Amino acid sequence: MKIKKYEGPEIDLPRLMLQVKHDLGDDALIKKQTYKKGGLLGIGGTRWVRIYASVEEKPTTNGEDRTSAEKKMNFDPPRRFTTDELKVESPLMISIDDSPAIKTIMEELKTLRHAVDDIKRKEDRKESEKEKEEAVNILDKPLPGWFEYLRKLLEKNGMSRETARSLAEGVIEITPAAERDDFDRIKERFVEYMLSLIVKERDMSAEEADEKRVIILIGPTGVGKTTTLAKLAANFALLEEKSVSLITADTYRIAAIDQLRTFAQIINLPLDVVFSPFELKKAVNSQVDKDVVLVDTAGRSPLDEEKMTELAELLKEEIGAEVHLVLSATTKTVDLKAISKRFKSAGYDHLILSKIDETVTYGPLIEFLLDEEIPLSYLTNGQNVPDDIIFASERDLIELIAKRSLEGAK
Ligand SMILES: Nc1nc2c(ncn2[C@@H]2O[C@H](COP(=O)(O)OP(=O)(O)OP(=O)(O)O)[C@@H](O)[C@H]2O)c(=O)[nH]1
Ligand SMILES: [Mg+2]
Repeated sequence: MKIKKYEGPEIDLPRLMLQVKHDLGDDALIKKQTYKKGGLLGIGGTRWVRIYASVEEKPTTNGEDRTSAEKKMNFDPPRRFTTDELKVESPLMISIDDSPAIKTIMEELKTLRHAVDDIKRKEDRKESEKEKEEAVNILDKPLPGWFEYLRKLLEKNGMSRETARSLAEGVIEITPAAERDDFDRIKERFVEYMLSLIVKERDMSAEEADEKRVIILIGPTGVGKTTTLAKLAANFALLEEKSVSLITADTYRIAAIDQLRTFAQIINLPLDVVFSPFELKKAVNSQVDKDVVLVDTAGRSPLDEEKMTELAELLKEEIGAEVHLVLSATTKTVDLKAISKRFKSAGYDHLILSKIDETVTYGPLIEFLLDEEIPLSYLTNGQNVPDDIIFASERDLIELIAKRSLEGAK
């Protein structure tokens, strides 16, 4: 049997078959194998074909040798195909992007990448939700013993959850182990802690040196500026026996002027009514003989507020006046912060908290004071003139607020 092997690119198969037929005739038996050649990792490349062709050899009759018999059959010895004959597009020349297989794989990779990104995003979301949950859980986690009670008390008194917790945690740190079972001691530690956090070094030089003081009250409408001014005037004049004069820049309502005029007449104090910054400066300067000059302002509209803020700034700069911002203790922490910010440009250097008798929750005040840089000068606690004002050091005023923030809403 005669067997021959042919090999070439699959697209050349017809030509190979012709070759077989030519070489071995129509009776040749054929076995065909296809395989891939070239490409990368099974991608790309060209399909090749290998053909084994066999034919029964006819016996030679005249003893001619095999070669001559072959010659008779016009048999060409197997030969290698020339490079040109086998030339097909080189796998390397196939544009990878154009190949359908590559396209499919790329599409699949893209889908896979999206799926992975999706999973990652979901994992990240889960992670951040977990972190949030943990933060909430931390806020919920009870503190040891009485400190948990302290935290709850502060919250009940209007303090935010975060502040109540962080203050109670601060108290834990300064409370020695031996005192931790005694709630009275813990309350004392809390007050001590508040004093250490809030009290500022107040400039008492003018008060101590008994120098002439010019005090201007500013603040939003209805917080008690005029009433507080009257309380201050009565205390300075009647209790401290100082020479006092009053000036009002609140000319918005006749009633406002009358309010102060009536009071001035009752306790026999001079009152100037001024309509411009110029008049105000003149009036203040004309009171050089007085120990205390008290200036009332109006804050009925944002425009008034702006005008009065400018006035206060002017007096502070030119005369060295003390600017006291009056805020009502009944205001929410967030509003207290917003109002104090609004009045910052007046350069206020003291804070008065009015109407502390009208609130039972002192938590918001503590929260505000923790954030405020300016020291407290007075607290007012009622409508009665002159009694309902608390004259005390800032330390004592803060102590009072801190103690009440543990007593208010039980
Ligand atoms: N409960 C209580 N009421 C107060 C206190 N201080 C003032 N008031 C009352 O608050 C109201 C307004 O007081 P005013 O002194 O007129 O307030 P104001 O800031 O001068 O008001 P405007 O001049 O209109 O901006 C009055 O009814 C006062 O009696 C206080 O400490 N406690
Ligand atoms: Mg007033």
